[in-house]
Amino acid sequence: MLIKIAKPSDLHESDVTPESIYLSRRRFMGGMAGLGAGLALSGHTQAAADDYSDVPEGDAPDWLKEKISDAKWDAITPSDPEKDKLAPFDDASQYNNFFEFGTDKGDPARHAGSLETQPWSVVVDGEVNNGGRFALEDLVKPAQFEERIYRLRCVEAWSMVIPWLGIPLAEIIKRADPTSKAKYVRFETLVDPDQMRGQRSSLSVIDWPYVEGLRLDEAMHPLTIMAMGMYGRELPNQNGAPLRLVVPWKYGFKSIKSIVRISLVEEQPVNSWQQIASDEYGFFANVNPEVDHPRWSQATERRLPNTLFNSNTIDTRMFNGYEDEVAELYAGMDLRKHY
Ligand SMILES: Nc1nc2c(c(=O)[nH]1)N[C@H]1C(S)=C(S)[C@@H](COP(=O)(O)O)O[C@H]1N2
Ligand SMILES: [Mo]
Repeated sequence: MLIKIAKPSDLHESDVTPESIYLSRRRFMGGMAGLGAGLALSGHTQAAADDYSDVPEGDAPDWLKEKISDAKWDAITPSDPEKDKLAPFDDASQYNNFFEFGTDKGDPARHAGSLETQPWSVVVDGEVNNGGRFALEDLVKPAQFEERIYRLRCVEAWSMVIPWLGIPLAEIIKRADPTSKAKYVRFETLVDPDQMRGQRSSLSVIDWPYVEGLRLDEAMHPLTIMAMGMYGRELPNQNGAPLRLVVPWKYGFKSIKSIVRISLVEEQPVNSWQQIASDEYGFFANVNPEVDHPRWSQATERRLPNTLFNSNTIDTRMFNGYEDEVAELYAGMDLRKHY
């Protein structure tokens, strides 16, 4: 049976997002450019909140608002904030991949708004001594939120810089108390065709739920976070509310959204894109300018926001610029084979 499937690469942003959307935006984050490097910012809760004053207020439950207001701001920031300017909130929240809500970049913003994200619970199971179903707030409350300003590099060769709010995934895994058999972490997104119109489509390429996975040491790495917010507020639904993974040195498809299940497992999980086209999308999916996608180069990327007049193409960096932090995880591995 030959089925024509849409792959991320078949989507052309020019088809789905009016370029004008990038033209007339005020650069509200302009004043943020110097934030991070060289500034003594610890404990500047109020200052950071002020920098997001143009970001539309969300509708977070009280516990989440509280966690956010107690966050450690700028816990990790780009070393060169001039090069890695924050994407405007409108770009980060209107140019999305979230196939549960459609395949156009604008679909998630159009259709995810009504997703019911509170209350939300997450099942932690598999090779753990302390599993169960946890209310989201119980799962994340014990840890302090941190702001992590990360580059997000999609396998489709575009990228953005996004200020996330979340906690290290390691905190959740440690509390689950993995058994000695646990070697990988497997994640699942919600399945709810009533709320997720992309899951009702008979043309859907993904065998729901959307699944992702990490090796245990990748999951425990301090850069790996579970995000519940961005731009000083809770996550918009289209960005994966109420809980999504962020793994900054890997292609964006690893950063699975709206998670309902976290399983510690013995075998390497088959992630959704690998299942769809294993010759094009692997399990590791580390950003690597030297290993091209079979159908396009990964050597450069289009940094959003770009304009009609400036594609803003920049060189892609090994491990998305996090090489110093993560290269040792892959020592001795052939990254051409383990793409
Ligand atoms: N459940 C789910 N998670 C997902 C996706 C998806 O389609 N479904 N798309 C992935 C891809 S390809 C990317 S690039 C990022 C985009 O995250 P953003 O929209 O917050 O920028 O989400 C990832 N997480
Ligand atoms: Mo992506």
